[in-house]
Amino acid sequence: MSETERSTQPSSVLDDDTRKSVPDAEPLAAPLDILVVDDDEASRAILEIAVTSYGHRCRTACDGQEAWELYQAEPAQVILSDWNMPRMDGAELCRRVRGASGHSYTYFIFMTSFADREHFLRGMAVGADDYQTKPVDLDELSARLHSAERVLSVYRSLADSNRTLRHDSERATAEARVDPLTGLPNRLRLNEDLEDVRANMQRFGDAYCVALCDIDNFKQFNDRFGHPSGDIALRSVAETLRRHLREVDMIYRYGGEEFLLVFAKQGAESATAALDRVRKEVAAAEIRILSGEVHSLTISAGLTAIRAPADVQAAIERADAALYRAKACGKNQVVSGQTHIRAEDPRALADIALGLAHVRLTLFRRGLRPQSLP
Ligand code: GH3
Ligand code: MG
Ligand code: MG
Repeated sequence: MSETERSTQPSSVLDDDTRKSVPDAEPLAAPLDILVVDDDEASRAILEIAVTSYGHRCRTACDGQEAWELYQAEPAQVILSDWNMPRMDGAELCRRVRGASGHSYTYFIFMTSFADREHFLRGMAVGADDYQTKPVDLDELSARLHSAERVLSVYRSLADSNRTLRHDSERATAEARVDPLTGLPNRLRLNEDLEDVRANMQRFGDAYCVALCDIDNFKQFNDRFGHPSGDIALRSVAETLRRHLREVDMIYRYGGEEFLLVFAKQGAESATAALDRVRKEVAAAEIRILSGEVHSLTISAGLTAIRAPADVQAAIERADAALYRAKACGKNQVVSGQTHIRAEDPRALADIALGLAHVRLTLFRRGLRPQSLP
């Protein structure tokens, strides 16, 4: 007997008796979207009547190819599929459904007259969840759909918790890269962005400059007005810097009262001019502290061009040396430094001397004797 012949038994007639033969189903947790696939019209109709009488939604297809097209347009939660069909058989349909990604799990049940062990094993091997032989026992079908509901609800809650976990982890990843006080990206983010700077220099030959800015006499400001007002001032300076830089430029909180700036597609000369304009904006900005009084602060900055993709770290060190020169030369100024710190380089030695002088002065102001410094 062919699969089609057997499939129509015993419910080959779609009359009232067929409808009555659909057993009373247990209450539904949630209706399922079911796709019934069978090349035999009567089998299709019987299954459609059965599943809709259980409260599920049902679409039908007359072979694997049509089912696959319907599935791609809108995936089903459960597929009840015949095996032997023209154009595409049930095994190939099952394989394709398992290979499809990007949507929730589909529970696949073979409904076939192949009752032999080999077909059962092959069906499970291509990815079926269940296997029912024809003629279809409607009590069994109802029980299997309940099992499908349970499995799908477990998949659903797993997908929900995965979504929540992914969302939490994306939020934590973003938060770990932002400085909570100023809202600026922090050093962790800087290290990642510097990789992009290197890549852009290598790939497109883009010019970049890097600058280190440090608030002048900030300890004094804290000591005079208190740490909370110091925080207000830090936020205010960060905001002024951010507001007066171009969109393509980047600014990071580098340390306590230090900011690192990256100027994109700009040479040292124009970046220095831009940074000096920003310095003036900072000096002019009014900072309202907790007491309601208005004060202002200045910054000193050192800037240098990044010469090659591999030069990024060395460029930050050169910017730091230039910042020292800006401090030593009276603060509230921008120094552009292209010098390499090498012992034999007289300009570098001058940088070091100026830097040490600045350190000595700072220590002296704090009442410390810099005995161990040269
Ligand atoms: P200079 O002009 O040489 O840079 O002097 P300075 O006083 O700014 O530098 P110093 O390194 O002596 O002091 C930096 C101060 O910045 C000390 C520290 O308490 C303060 N600071 C660092 N981070 C924060 C912060 O998040 N909030 C506040 N309120 N102060 C901070
Ligand atoms: Mg400072
Ligand atoms: Mg500092």
